Amino acid sequence: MEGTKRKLIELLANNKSQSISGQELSKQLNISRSAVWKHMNNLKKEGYVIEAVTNKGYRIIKAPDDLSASTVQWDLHTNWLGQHLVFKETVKSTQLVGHELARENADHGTVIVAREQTEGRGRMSRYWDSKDGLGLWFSSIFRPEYLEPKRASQLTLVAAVAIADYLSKRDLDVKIKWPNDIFINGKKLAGILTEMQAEQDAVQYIVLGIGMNVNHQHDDLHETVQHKATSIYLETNEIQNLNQVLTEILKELENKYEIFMGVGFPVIKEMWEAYAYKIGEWIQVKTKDIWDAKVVGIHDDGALKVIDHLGKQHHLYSAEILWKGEEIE
Ligand code: BT5
Repeated sequence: MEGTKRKLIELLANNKSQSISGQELSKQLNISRSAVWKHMNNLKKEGYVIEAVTNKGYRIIKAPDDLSASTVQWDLHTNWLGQHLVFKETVKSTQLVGHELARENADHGTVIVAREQTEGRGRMSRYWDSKDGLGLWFSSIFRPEYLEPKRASQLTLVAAVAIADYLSKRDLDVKIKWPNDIFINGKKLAGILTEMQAEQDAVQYIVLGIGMNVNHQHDDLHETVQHKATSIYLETNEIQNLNQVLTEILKELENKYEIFMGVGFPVIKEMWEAYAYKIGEWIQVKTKDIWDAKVVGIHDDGALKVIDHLGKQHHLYSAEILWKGEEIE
């Protein structure tokens, strides 16, 4: 987004309940009064509802619902996450853009959002269906001050708790299926993909991607996942404002990241276990043989904690789990 427009939205967003005079805006933005007027007119054309009162100035009453750089900025109330926002109409994958920007030294907390991904990806080269304007497809760049590479996967669980907290505040019955699936009523609503670049014994940066189905009707979901996926709309019957959902999730993610870096993983782990899918239930594990195991939680390294019939504890990694009764990919 062009710099003056960004600054203008920032000034108006910081004064949501009051008008700001044209003179003040012109001073702050270092542009003429008529240039301010032109900018305000352009915002109107984009769908902003603006109150202009003689002798008082301008106030935005409502931003458009469409996802865009300025509408996300209008709703954003984080301290650092997403304050540097890169918005794309269409990309192959926001993960790719994230890696590119991180290599070019993008700041900690940079967020890349796309309306549509043409090659959205899941783990292990699986696809992620990312239709135009229906969901949230975004990646965040984190540069932890110090994090051992083996702990990077814990960030997936941090993000899962952030999303789960957001959804449960909206009265949705959310479960986290280890390690990266967000489930509502037994169907996948969102997925998380954590990728990192590490040097020797420290993480250099992490690109954490979140994909969430928001306004999809049943037929909008990819035909291969229609039977096992859902959207917020399908669960609530209400069309959502994507900007608001995104900015709320960014706020939760910023908060959980700070807890993770400040207090450590154990607190996140407890929160995670409260949402765990199939906790206390028997699943199947595939190592050399297939055996039954009961889910009890997660280990400090983020592995799934199960016990076998003899009560012996095991660390499980994703490739070994058969969730029983569910198809295997
Ligand atoms: C994931 O992988 O769940 C991680 C998805 C991460 C997507 C985000 S979007 C922003 C960023 N940019 C990217 O390119 N990716 C990230 P996994 O656990 O491997 O699950 C993939 C499987 O989920 C697929 O094989 C399908 O079965 C299913 N799937 C694909 N699209 C889906 C959708 N929109 N909703 C629900 N399930 C889907």
